[in-house]
Formats: sequence, C-alpha cells, structure tokens
Amino acid sequence: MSFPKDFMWGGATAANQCEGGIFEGGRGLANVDVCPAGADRSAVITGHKKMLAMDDAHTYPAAEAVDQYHHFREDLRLFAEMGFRVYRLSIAWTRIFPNGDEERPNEEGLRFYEELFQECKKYGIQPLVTICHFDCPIGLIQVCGGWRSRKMIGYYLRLCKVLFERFRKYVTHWLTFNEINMILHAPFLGAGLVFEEGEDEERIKYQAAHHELVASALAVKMAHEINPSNQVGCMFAAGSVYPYSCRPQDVWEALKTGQENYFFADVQARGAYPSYAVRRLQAQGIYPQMEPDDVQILQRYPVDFIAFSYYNSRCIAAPGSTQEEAEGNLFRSVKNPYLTFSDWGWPIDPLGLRITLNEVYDRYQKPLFIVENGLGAMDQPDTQEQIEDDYRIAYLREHIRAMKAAVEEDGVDLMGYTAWGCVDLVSASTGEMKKRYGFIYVDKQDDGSGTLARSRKKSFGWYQKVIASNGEIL
Ligand code: BGP
Repeated sequence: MSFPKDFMWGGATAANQCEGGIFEGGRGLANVDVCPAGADRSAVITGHKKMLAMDDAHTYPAAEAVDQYHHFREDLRLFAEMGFRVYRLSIAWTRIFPNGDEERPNEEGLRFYEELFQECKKYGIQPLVTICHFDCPIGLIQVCGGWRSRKMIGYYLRLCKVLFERFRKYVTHWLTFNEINMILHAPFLGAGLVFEEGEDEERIKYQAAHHELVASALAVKMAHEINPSNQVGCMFAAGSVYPYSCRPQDVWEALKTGQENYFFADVQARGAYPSYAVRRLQAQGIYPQMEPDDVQILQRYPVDFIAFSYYNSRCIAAPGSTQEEAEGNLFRSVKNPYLTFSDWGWPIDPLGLRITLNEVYDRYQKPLFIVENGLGAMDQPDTQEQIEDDYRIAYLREHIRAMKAAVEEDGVDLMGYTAWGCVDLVSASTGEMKKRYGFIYVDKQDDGSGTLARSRKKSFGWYQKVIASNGEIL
C-alpha cells in the first residue's frame, strides 16, 4: 500500500510565466504578454480594461519572465537532478501560429519545443503538455474577439493537429485547456475576452466556454486518431467548497458554488451539460447557442483523465452574510476561521486536498492527476546566499501526506503530482516575481533586475528525496 511504482512525480510551468523571449523565433503577441504588472492587471485579466498592445506606461513581466527560452537546458538538467519523471509545460500558441490564423505553422517555434522535448527524452522525463495555458493570440482577438467566436474552434484544432503530428514521438499526455473554469473569473486570460460597456458578460462567458468545451472534445477525438497511445485530460481549478456553517442556506450556497466550478469538468468527463447547468443557464437567458452536432461531439469524446490544480478549499456563506472575504486563486469566498493563510492570504488546507481528491474521484471515476499545487511565498537568500524555505517544505509535505492518504486509504486512482512553478516564475494573478513557488530560485526581481541565475533552494534536496523514495520519505 503506497504510491504506484510508475507514479508521475514532477513539476509544472506555463509558457507565458517562464519562457520570455516573446519577440524571438518569429513569435507573435498573445493576450498573456500584454497583462501588465501593477494596479491595472486585475482590470486587464478580467476583460474590463482593453489592452491589446504594450504601452510605455506599464511593465510587462511575461516579456522576459525567467527567460526559460534560453535556459531550458539548464532547467531540465536541474529537474532531472531532482528525479522528475514528468514535466508539465505549455505551448505558447503564438510561437507556432504567430497571428493565430496562418495556414502554415512557424517552423522556428516548432523547433524550440522539439529541442525541449528531446532534452526531456534525454533524461527520461515525460512531458505533460498543456495545449492552451491562458493563451490566445492577439491576432485572433482582433479578428474575431477571442473565444466569443466559434471560429476559434477551427484555429485551436489547427494548432492541435500540428502538435499531435509533429510531437507524436515525444508526447502522449495532453491537457486541452488550463483551468478551464477560470474563464468565469479571469475571462481575458481564459478566453481572450474583452467586454464592451453594457455587454451581458455572463452570456458571453458561457458562450465562449461552450466553444472551448467543443474544441476540447474535438481535440480528444483528434489526439486519439493521430496516436491511439495519446491520453488527454481536462484541467480545472479545484478546491472543495465548504459551507460556512451547517445552516441549510450556507450548505445550499456552497453546493451551488461547487456546481458552478464542476460544470466544465462535468461536460468534459461525462459528455453532457449537467441538468443543473441547463436549467440555470436557461432561466438566466444565457444558455449558449449550439450547432446541431455539438451534443453528440461532447458525448462521444470525453477526456481520458481528470487533471486539476489545488491550492486551497473555499468557504461559502449564504448571500447577506457579513463574514470577512478571503483571498485565493481569483475566486471569491469567505474566511475560514479554522485555517491559516499564506502571505498572499490564500488559505492553507492540506486535508482539503484529500477531501477534494475524494470528491472528484467519486464524481468522475476516472484517473486523476494533480497538476498544480504549491505555496507562493517570499524567499530571502541568507548570508550564505542559501534559501531555507522550510515553510514551503512544510506546505508540500502536508499536502503530499494528504494525497498519500487519499491514494492509500481511500483508493483514489491518482496518476501523478506536478508541483506548481518548480522553477520560480511570474505569478499569474499578480504579475509579481516575488511570489515564488520554486524548488529552484531564479535571480529575477520585480523591478526587472537580476542575473537570471538558477540556484537550488533547500526544498530542492527535500523533493529529490521524496521522489527517490516514491513518497515514503517526507
Ligand atoms: C493557477 C494557474 C497558474 C498559476 C497558479 C498560481 O491559477 O494555472 O498559471 O500561476 O494558479 O497562481 P499565482 O501565480 O497567481 O500565485
């Protein structure tokens, strides 16, 4: 009774948060490039401030990020030293199709990822590829308004076809969209949506979500046709929703919030809109427009496995409650009095991971994959230039313990675990560098200074032992 021998231990990153090099290799501009650091970031990522180009008044942390574009060999060497069996990364769409609507892909972009995958292969590290991690070409936002348009399905599938064919011999594990449910909370990141004054935002978000869901199902179909060994997962931001109290109104509100969160994976895993969503979207007059074949497409091509990120649970009270609001992964919730919080106010709830694993497994009965988990914290090098990140070790240890219990004691079928931001990278919600998750420190600061040099934190050696012992030594 322990983790399966082939349990996939590793780490996860996203192109826009680590690659940089946004003007290199023929790459085009993407939504993620124009999300500034600072006060305007929130309005931009939620689609309320239109920013489709860079200006001089803002700084754009994705432009250089931690320059993995030029450091990937070094990063992979360090991942291999930690014993990674899997590395989750994403493709920058505009490296492959700079504008999004080209007929032919950009060879230089393909070559970059090919070299990266060759490097993975050299170390026996399996890539787990997120096809779209908060990534939408600016060209497509200009041409058709991002995922509000059904045309996006065709552009996305063009990208998928190129990836599945070109990287057939390197990649067999794919995720269609990162945190697909984030479209409801950060629609510019999730779907390239920018709202005009007076638009019905909910209707547009659910229409865009429908397009992504159809695209995701068709990507599953295509992946299996091109290589029967391909396994494709959905990916959503998980975290069980607790009622603030046992008052039925709180319980009901928590259940509804949970359903809103599960809606996407319900469609991707079970192949149909759940009845609660049909009724509520119809009642609000925002049920998406569908083509006649859509129902069948969703039904025929469900995902093979369920991937999710877990940072924290959420706590919900009935409307009208005066409970204090909590921070956390772009979701609204109230402060859970039984938990402690990170420096960014995110709740810390390891048992919540076990609860979430059980809940998700009960719901879908498909293999699960934790593809993000970790602690965003400020790291200060000590006088010897070492980073003693015991707080990160403590967080990860408790979460891995909870995951172990779910596997060993509850029988959850779990494929693997990739810790988020295994090498320091730019924060998605805040654009900061100082919110660090890595086992590997990168000398890059919020003001853009730093040598980009990599160094091992204390957690590096700790995680190395965790992997070497297959989760027995924590
Ligand atoms: C998820 C995203 C990641 C990542 C992570 C941590 O929502 O999939 O891209 O960044 O959260 O969040 P943050 O960077 O805001 O700390």
